[in-house]
Amino acid sequence: MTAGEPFSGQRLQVLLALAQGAEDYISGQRLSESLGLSRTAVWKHIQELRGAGLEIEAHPRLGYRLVATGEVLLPETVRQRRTGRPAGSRGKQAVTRADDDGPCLGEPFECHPNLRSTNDRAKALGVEGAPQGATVIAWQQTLGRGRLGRDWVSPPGGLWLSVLLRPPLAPAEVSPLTLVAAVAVAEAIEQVSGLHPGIKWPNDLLVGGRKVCGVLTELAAEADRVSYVVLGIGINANLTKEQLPNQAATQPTSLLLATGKPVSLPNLAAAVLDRLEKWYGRFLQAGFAPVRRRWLELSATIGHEVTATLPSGTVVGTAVDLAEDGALVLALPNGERRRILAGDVTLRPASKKAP
Ligand code: BT5
Repeated sequence: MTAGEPFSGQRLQVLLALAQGAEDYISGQRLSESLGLSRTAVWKHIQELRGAGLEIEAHPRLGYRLVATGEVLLPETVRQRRTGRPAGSRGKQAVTRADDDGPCLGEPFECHPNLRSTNDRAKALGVEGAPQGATVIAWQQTLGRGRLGRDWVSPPGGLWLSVLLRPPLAPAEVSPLTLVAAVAVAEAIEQVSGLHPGIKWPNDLLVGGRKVCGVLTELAAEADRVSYVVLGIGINANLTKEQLPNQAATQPTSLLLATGKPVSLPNLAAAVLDRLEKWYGRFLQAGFAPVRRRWLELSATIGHEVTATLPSGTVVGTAVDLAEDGALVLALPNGERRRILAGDVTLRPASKKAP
């Protein structure tokens, strides 16, 4: 398999059969009979799956065994864990929900063993005319991106996911989508791990004050109308300390480090898509107000003294509110209120005040 090529066809069938074996050996004979492939073809696919990073043991008498610490992250395993909608309505063409006309996210669904960046792939799908909801996952990214061209470290074990949206919005109305995603992902992480992440404006989720997730929103637009938006979500799920970037100031963390046990990546991906569908649907239907209320409940920003780094310089103040358009409102020491629409915010240590 070449890097970047999605799992598909016979290779996917072999992988699914192995994954369903629950770490037991499956004989080459059984695989070839159940999938209608020659023994040589099965062997070839196994070799290619190994090349993609999967640990598969081969035993001369017993057959093949997938050694998986968690569960294999694939479109099929994620679809199985989705809730709130009959599986039949997730057909490839389904872009709206049968019951309430809300958006349908997660189809078409690509999973790649190795990509430069899921956002790049989702943008290519956007250019090709893929429908809203198209989703791309990679087991690892070689050129994962943060905002402003910064690096995003994306080794195997994390959830690196991008969703293509086609909101009926003007370009200036898009920035709250980052906050929509942050709310959705905070809920998903809570659902799957039991942790309570806090949102640091605009795009970080923190656990115990350390970054566990980042959101990267990119858009393509004509003069007054969005053509597509790509929401890129990176969650340090099952990353070890050694896999995380080493940063002196605020050392990041992972769900594994925070809880001591691995999360199920298919469960996490399904929860992210479910919650995103819910909150994006609400945003389209009712505007930013309901998202704002939930964001304020989940905020790890309001009430903190922060340093905001803006294109024009640095501002220090207390974060006091989230405006109706998603801007962060700072109270400056001189009593002035300053709205921050874009920029980086650092929480100043040990300065928490009641909201
Ligand atoms: C972000 O940027 O936080 C957005 C990250 C988005 C990543 C997803 S993964 C799926 C999709 N495909 C992509 O290529 N990207 C998206 P920003 O706020 O600019 O934070 C970037 C900074 O976080 C870096 O400069 C590092 O200091 C730090 N960093 C890098 N990798 C990290 C990691 N895995 N965990 C925590 N912090 C990290």
